[in-house]
Amino acid sequence: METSVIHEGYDSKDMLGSLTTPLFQTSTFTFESAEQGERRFAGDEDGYIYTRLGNPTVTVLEERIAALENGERGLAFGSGMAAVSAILIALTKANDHVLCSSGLYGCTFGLLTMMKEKYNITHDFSTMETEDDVRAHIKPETVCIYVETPINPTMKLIDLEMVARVAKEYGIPVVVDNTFASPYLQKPLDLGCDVVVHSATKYIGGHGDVIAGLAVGKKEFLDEVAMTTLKDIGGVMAPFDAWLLLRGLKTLPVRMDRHCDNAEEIFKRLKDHPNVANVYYPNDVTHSDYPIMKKQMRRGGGVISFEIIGTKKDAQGFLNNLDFLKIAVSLGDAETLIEHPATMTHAVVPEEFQQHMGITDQLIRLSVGLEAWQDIWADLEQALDKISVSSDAYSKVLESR
Ligand code: LCS
Repeated sequence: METSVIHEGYDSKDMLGSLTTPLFQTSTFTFESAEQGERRFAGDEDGYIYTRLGNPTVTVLEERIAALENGERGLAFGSGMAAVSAILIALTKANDHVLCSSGLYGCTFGLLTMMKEKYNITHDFSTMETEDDVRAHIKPETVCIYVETPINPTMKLIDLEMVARVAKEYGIPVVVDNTFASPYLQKPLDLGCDVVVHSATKYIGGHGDVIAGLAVGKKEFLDEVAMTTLKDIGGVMAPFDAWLLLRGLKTLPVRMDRHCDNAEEIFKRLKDHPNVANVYYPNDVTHSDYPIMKKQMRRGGGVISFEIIGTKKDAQGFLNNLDFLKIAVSLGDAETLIEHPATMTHAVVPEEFQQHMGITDQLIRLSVGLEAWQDIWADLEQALDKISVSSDAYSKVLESR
């Protein structure tokens, strides 16, 4: 993997010896003759036509991500949501049904709500804790199982091998949003799932300077997506963004290991802080999902969620008291980013669903960056220490334990 992130899909011999992938910053490609243009459009001759249909810089990234996820074909999109919507729209038609993990990124939830309102494509949520949980929600009209793991923002895990096994019995494809793990920590296609999607904005880019999406799966299906919901809806990736992602990807394994090292240190300390009620992190031996993390993830990743003891106002006060850590949505960047899911990333999710997904007013999501963990902890600790918790709030937490 450490070699593939640097070399896969590119040979400098083909590009005048250029060590890094050249940036083909062009919207269109010229034909040598009218007949050649006809042959290219007819698919009788390989070659580029127009960047919405393909671009050499973007192609290198697509080949690289396909190799990293052990898939047949990769496709690049203008954002993670462009990837998610292109895949979901390609798999569904009016009156179909999608079965989802019991937590989803806010905009994915928003997309499914819109698909229901406009096309009666319905969806249900399942914890997918057991085979029976999955089976109980499969309907004759179910055409797709859509899973996030780890789930944004609660960090709950889903056993992908189990879900894929049940889905196969019914002939239903499983789509996995692998954004939180990245291909370095988890490879859903190896576990029997059918399609992987990414917000490449996060760990794949890794530097907070690109909005982008990727999808990987079987060639036949992604060829169809390339010619329909990618090409015709048009959410394509810009060549410069592909170039930035190729640059970011080269350090994915190194960065991920450091994100994990730092997160493990912060996790231990958050658990012991008196003003923290619960901490959610996949690499937690006491968590019921720990066996799933051991089964399918290399390490626990860089995101931790935790509930402070107090109210929404206390949670916001805690964020405001941070010194150098940045209050921002997104994750997977060099900078540590911290946010309040209930009022930010998951604000579009109605309150009753937020409760159902485990998103409380006290929940904070922390994307642990690449700074020295001692500095990250020092800032978190001083802001946590400032939360003045009433004895009433403490006793409520103790009761709920
Ligand atoms: N899937 C997951 C799991 C995500 O977390 C996000 C974005 C997307 C898809 C969409 O990707 P985008 O279009 O933004 O590239 N998640 C965000 C978050 O948690 N904070 O800000 C954006």
